[in-house]
Amino acid sequence: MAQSKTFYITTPIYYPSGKMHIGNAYTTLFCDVLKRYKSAQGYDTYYLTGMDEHGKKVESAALEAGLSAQDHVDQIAEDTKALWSLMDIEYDDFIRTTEKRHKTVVQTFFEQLLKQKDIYLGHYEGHYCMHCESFFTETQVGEDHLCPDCGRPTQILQEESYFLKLSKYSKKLHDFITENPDFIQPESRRNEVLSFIEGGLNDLSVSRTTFDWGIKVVSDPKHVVYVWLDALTNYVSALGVLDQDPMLFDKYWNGDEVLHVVGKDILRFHAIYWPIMLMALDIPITFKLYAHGWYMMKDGKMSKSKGGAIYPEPFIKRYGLDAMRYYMMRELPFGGDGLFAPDAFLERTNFDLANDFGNLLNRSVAMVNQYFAGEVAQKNAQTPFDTELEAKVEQTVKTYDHLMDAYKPADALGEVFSLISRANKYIDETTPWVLAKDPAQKDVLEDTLYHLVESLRIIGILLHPVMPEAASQLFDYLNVSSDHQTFESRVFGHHPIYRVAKKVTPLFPRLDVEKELAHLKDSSPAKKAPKIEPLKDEILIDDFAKLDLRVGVVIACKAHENADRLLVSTVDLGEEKPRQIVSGIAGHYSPEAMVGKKVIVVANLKPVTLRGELSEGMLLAGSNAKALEVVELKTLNPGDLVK
Ligand code: ME8
Repeated sequence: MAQSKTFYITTPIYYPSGKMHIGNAYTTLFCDVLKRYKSAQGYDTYYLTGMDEHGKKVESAALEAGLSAQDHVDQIAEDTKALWSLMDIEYDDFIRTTEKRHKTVVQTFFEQLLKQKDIYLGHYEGHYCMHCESFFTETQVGEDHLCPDCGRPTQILQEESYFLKLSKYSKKLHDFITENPDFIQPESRRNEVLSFIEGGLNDLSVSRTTFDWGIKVVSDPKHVVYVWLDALTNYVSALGVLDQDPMLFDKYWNGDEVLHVVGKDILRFHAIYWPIMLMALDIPITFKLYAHGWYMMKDGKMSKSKGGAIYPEPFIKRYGLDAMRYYMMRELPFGGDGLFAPDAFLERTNFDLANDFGNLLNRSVAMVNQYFAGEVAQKNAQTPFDTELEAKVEQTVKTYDHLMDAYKPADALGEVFSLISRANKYIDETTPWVLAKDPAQKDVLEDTLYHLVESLRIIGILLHPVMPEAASQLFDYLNVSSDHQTFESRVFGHHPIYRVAKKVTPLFPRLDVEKELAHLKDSSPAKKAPKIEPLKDEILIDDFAKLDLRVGVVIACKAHENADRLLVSTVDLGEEKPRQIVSGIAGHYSPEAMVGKKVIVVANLKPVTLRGELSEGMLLAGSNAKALEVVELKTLNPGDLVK
């Protein structure tokens, strides 16, 4: 048997800086749809997704959540996997950059690049955006010194840093992009990248010394590897690149088709830094890059860390997975932006899914039951309407394949729904209820109904990658065996006889748009605020008694040198020596304001080191989304117990 062609597809690995929203879910779903399509086409497919768990942003998010960085990323990785499972995403591997299999590769690559002098040690002073973890030039930040990517204020930062020699590979990369016109898609993005390279590439700072949460440079461990160099490596570390794993790396990376799907926000990293890393490491650039646009909300951009976003779960739970998968895939045009609007979602579900698609199935099955006791076969009674419908089916399959092969599922879906409309129109044209009155038209009527169910079978196969559940229900209702659900069987007449179900339960019930909009508004997080945190599990008095709470007086306090949010207090607990306690309160108190406060300290907490400073306890504070207040006492003395 001939070997199948291979298809390796990847999503960006997401930051665990918050819960995954519609935007992240879009990329993940897009890859799932393409993987399912390619698998049906006979490709041997491999789908990689995962989490980008290092970097300052993640460290800060963990601090805010009051967790260690590892606990924080573990939690978000679990939540993310649960969402992908709810969305029926068929990924093959989920890589996390905190895994050993990944770290080893990053460290090995870094040392190799150092050894061959593609990475060198230097100094960097520049405008640094904490959020994007990138340095920018004077011209890029403009007069106001704002980050050109996210618009936040930048700050001047100087540090010793390793640099990757982008400049050395600039011409080679430019040539590569020019010689491979389909390397970056869509074309407008490719042009963007080419002009960026033509503007001149500065060497890239690829290490940091200002925080710890990253992969250490083996030969100089005060540096951690820049998060993008770390993250990009995932696409090959997951395949076992160091061992040239024949079942993964060799098979898929060096296979027939490799596609990195990314949002337009991270184009430059994938179109410039990643290919240059590969060139320097002498690993072939086998991938193509597709940069899609963004889902916007009516009130602007979505943000994971700031929480202004739409999340998929409520839609899936209330309206079903396939309605959600359909809307998400349909609404974002190739390469462009789109609007994720709840009213448009409800309307599309009603018009496209309940009316057009659902009704076509209901009406067709009902007529096969009504006029032929549930059984129809292909007859030799072809009318011009039949010929036209067959031609439409044939042309739809062809165009659909062409569009899916060009990574355009939104347009491919458009074609399928144009066929669905055509099939609905065919019912009006052929008027089966009139044919049924004339016994001489029995074969014409049977052939008409056959044409409907046979078209539906092919529609089911075409919709399967996007709406697997609905397609499989459709096959059940039409009683189509799995060998007639294949890619090759999308030929009119392939399934000669149908014995359909007696009754169809509508695949997509019609929704009352006004009512549903009110429901969505009521359940939106904005409406629920101010939110009361759910109570934690009940405990016994003995559990509480394990806490040793004592009164302490802050006798000195300073800002933490390596962390904006932390203050380092010296607290007298009436013991021989005062203790040092690090707290995430710098956004709310100046060091001076802390001195003299009588606070409550958790005195038997295991000491930890936070960004290089020892912390021997914790101060109690109350907080909500906006404010934080340290709990204070008035007259008690250091060392007094709090019970
Ligand atoms: O950038 N519409 O992770 P990230 C559509 N860790 N897609 C969107 C979107 C929107 N509104 N918002 C986000 C990172 N996305 C890095 C990647 S890869 C080596 C490292 C999608 O969590 C889109 O795919 O910020 C975008 O590229 C990705 O989420 C960014 O995810």
